[in-house]
Amino acid sequence: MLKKLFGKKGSTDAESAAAPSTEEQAAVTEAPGEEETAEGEEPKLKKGFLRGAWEATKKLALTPVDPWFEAVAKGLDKTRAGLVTKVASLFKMHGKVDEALWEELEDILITSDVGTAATEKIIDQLRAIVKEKKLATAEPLLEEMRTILGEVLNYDGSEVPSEPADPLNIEEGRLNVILMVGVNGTGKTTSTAKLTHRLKSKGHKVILAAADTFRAAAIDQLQVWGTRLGVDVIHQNEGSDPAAVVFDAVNAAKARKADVLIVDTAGRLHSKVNLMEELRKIRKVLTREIPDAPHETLLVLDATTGQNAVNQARTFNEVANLTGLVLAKLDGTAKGGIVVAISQEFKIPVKYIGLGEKIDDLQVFHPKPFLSALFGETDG
Ligand SMILES: Nc1nc2c(ncn2[C@@H]2O[C@H](COP(=O)(O)OP(=O)(O)OP(=O)(O)O)[C@@H](O)[C@H]2O)c(=O)[nH]1
Ligand SMILES: [Mg+2]
Repeated sequence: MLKKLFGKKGSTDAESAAAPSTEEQAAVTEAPGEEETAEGEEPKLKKGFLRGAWEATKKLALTPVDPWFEAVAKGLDKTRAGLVTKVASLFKMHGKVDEALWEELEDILITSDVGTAATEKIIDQLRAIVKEKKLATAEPLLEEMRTILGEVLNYDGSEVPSEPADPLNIEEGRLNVILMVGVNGTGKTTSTAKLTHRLKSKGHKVILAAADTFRAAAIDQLQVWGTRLGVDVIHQNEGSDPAAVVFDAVNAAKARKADVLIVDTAGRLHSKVNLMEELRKIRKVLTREIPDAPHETLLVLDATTGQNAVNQARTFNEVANLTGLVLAKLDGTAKGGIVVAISQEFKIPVKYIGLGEKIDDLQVFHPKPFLSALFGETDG
């Protein structure tokens, strides 16, 4: 059953993380009548059963075990269990469509941090579908919900690249500046290190600025990462002016011909005016040195803090002109619905998701693998 957008078809992406079975492979590779074709090209199969078998399995065969899908699926284990498995069993066990069904669905969505606006939208649209299609049972609604979530997450139906391109405003021939901001403990420094690792492995020369000067430990933490990653960390003593560190870092990055400078800042309460002022000052110094900098301002949010993350995004955006969000610690929560809440609420895209504490546990966010991973195990 190939459904609209990425229904059943999409689920094979996540399923493909578990390698296709031997039979599935065989159905494709041994199909008689198949001629040699270039990758991605349809084989010239005869009509009938074999054609059907090809159609049913080609996705599995063409999508090799993909580390991207695999990592996202693993990081979303808790959310899958807490959100999609619950919704799937509600639709299956409840059977008929009645008010009690909508109430229970609302409970699951709200407790998974999908947020009130997105929850309302999902339920309204499902109600309309039930009416339009005259559905008597709830089971088909899981596929419909997946499609609606895709819309909320701005999925445009386009193909997903097998190698996720970093969604950053990085251009060759200039010093690209990425400013990392957020409240205390959300994962800024760890995400800075993970991002450095990603960019470095793609051939960028990265320099880090330790603009969290509040605590000596924060400077040390970034330096340890710098040593591990083999990148320079520009720092000053504890208590020095973060804007001065940034000024030094820009000059060092230029002199050392780095092409990316990532600025790790101190955690600041979004409600503390003086700290938000300090952020303005950092931005001002950057802009003075490089007129279009910072090229990215990424707000790091802790996915386990639920709706509070939504408030943080709102306040930081007023001060810092956010260009993207990093949703860290998604692996640590069953409430990954926060991605949906944030996408419904803001135009600012979720660019990365943090799926663990290791250096390669930062993944590019894309709605399709995200939903495939989320729905993977309950959809088969
Ligand atoms: N499970 C998990 N833990 C994470 C992730 N990202 C960060 N952490 C952990 O969260 C804790 C805080 O991370 P930091 O990177 O130090 O956070 P920060 O925002 O720089 O903190 P401050 O500088 O104190 O404001 C650390 O123990 C990290 O290992 C993630 O994606 N998943
Ligand atoms: Mg930090």
